[in-house]
Parts: sequence; structure tokens; C-alpha cells
Amino acid sequence: MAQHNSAFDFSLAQAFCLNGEVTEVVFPYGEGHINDTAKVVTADSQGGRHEYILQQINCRVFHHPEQVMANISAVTDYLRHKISQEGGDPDRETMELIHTQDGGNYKRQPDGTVWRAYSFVPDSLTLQYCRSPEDFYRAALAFGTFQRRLLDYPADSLYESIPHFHDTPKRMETFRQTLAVDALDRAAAAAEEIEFVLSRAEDCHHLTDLLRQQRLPLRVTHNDTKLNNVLFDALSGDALCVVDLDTVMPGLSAYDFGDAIRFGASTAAEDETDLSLVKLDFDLYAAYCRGYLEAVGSCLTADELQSLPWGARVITLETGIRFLTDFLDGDHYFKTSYPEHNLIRARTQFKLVRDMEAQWDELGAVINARQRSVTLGADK
Ligand code: GN1
Ligand code: MG
Repeated sequence: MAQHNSAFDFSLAQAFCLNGEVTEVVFPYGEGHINDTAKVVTADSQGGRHEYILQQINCRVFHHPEQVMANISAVTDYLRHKISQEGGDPDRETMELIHTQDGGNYKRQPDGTVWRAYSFVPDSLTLQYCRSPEDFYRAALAFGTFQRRLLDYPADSLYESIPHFHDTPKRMETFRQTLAVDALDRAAAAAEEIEFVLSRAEDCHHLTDLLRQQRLPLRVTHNDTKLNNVLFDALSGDALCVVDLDTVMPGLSAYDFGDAIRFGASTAAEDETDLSLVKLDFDLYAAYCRGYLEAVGSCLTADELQSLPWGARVITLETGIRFLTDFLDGDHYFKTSYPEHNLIRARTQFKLVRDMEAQWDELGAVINARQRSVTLGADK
């Protein structure tokens, strides 16, 4: 008997070249804040079992889904080739898009929704938090390797799937405008958080100034490097593959390093209400530095390495600003489960920023120490 959530349209599965008949659907699946995801299981005529991810692209966030899909298709093709050349297993180390029956890579439904399908990597799992620094070290290897494999990719051939995505000063500008309107009279409930943001206007410029001065190179970056965007091998525990490539586009190494720290080095969930539980875990931070620099450190410039702790501080501040803006605006962007959800999320981000500020010298020292060992060739 097929088990499924009634909200999932089974006919959709027929639009894609899935192997066999659908036997099971889990919908919604996963923890994403933007797209709607289903896990679909099929059985072929020999009784073989196959698993897929079907995902509805949020077109309020991604205005040009065809451009998002063109980026993902080009980048995953490139990665497959690179992984094969390196002697890896492309079926487990990158995502595989499943084509539609008419040869496309997405399907627009009569109701206007846009869907795509991926193979589900067998025997893989995602983590919402690190069980140990080793998990985070492994995730860092995966994100660092992803960036290293794309070093030669022609960055200007990619579409900017969300323009100004990590343009923190622009995020600040949007925050100020939203605050000025205060459409739902919510500003009073967030007075402390608003003050927190306004007093850090200068920090928002740190990375974009360096970029403008051409002191940091544009790379092909992932831009959404949450721990739960890494697949781990269920058996060995190794990080296998980086997923959620919607925002792959030109960016700074500091964005990817920073977003990973923001989420994965926190001791609590992004929406933890008890702020005394939310801390930046220094051991997790150090474990991430080790894995990331091991995978890609020798390819980064000295200024880029120095920018990494700033990436953590700026992206965490930026994400808090985005949550707070969405709270003031009436929760149109991120999925929420209750009215203060975005405010709660903003608070955890600001708590992490405070922790980073308090441990600022120590965060830099970890990078400096590893930079020295890489330069001396001792990082083996
Ligand atoms: C969104 O969809 P998800 O959960 O991977 C968001 C990220 C935020 C993140 C905060 C396209 O990511 O930028 O950092 O939520 N993605 C987009 O958890 O806005
Ligand atoms: Mg995402």
C-alpha cells in the first residue's frame, strides 16, 4: 500500500524518468526553510527499490527557476567529471538530476509550481547538529573539497540565482526600510535586537569593501553551507556530498566558511528559545578550520585566509538581520511555525555574534596557526 501525504500530487512523479512505480512518499521531508521537499520511493518490475528527492522550487525566492536549474545542471556535470578524474565515485559524491520525460531538468505544473528531481544517495543521512567535532571536521572537508573542485570553473558563466544574496550592506538597507515601515507594528517587540543591528552597521561592510578593493577574489561558492546541506555516509560517517546547490554562484570563500560556522559551530538549534544554551563552540570552530583548510587552504590567498573569521561574524550578523527583517515584514520569506519564530531565530544569531566578538582574537589565532602549518608544509 502506498503511504503518502495527501498534499503530494502523485501524477507529478510521472513527469520524471523515475525507475518503476511509486510505492511510498514522505512529504514534507527535511528541514529546509525555502523549498518544499518530498522523498519518493519506487519499485521496478524486478522488485528493485529506488529512492528520489522531488522538490518544489520556491519561485517567490528564486524568480528564475530555469536559471537555478541551468546552474545546478552545469555545476553537477562539471563535478561528476572532476570526481571521476580524481578516482572518486560521482554517484555518491555529487548530486544527480533526474530528467523529465521530455528531456528537461524541471517540470512546471499546470498550477504554476516548478519541480525538479534528484536521485537519493543510498545509505546517506543528514545531521541537524554535530555529534562530535569529528562530524564537523568531515563536513568541512566536504565543503572545502566542493570549493576546490570548482576553482577552475568559469564563474561568470553562472547566473546569479539571487542577486546581492550576501551583500550585507544591502541587507542592512532593506532592514532599515522595513523598520521604517514597520507594517505589523512589531518593532516595539524587537527593540533590543533592532538596537543590536543598528550598532553594527560598520561590520556589514567589512567583506564587501575588501571585495570592491579587489583584495578578495570571487570564487564559485555554495552560499548556503549549513551542516544539513552535507550528506554523510550512514555506515562510515564520512561526509560524502554537498547538496542544495540553489545558490551556487560567484561569491567569497568567507561566505561559505562563515555560514558553516554560524550553523554548525552553534551549541543549539537556530530557533532555540533558551539563549543560555546558544554558544559558539570553540572546539567545533577549530575542527571546521582544520578540515576546511586541509581541503582548500593551500589554494586561498593570505587575505582570503584572514577574512574567514570575518566571514563567520558577518554572515551570522547578516542572517540575523534577514530573520529580523522578515519578522518585521510579516514572515514572507522564511517558513515559520509561529508568529515570533523569525525573531527567535534572529536572537540566536545575535547571541552567536556576541560570542564571536568576545572570542575574536582566539578565532583569528586558529586560522593563523593553521596558515603557518600549511605554509611550512606540516599540515599532513
Ligand atoms: C535558507 O533553505 P535553507 O534552509 O537551505 C536560506 C539561507 C539561510 C538559511 C537559514 C535561498 O536556507 O540563506 O542562511 O535558510 N536560503 C535562501 O537557516 O535564502
Ligand atoms: Mg537552501
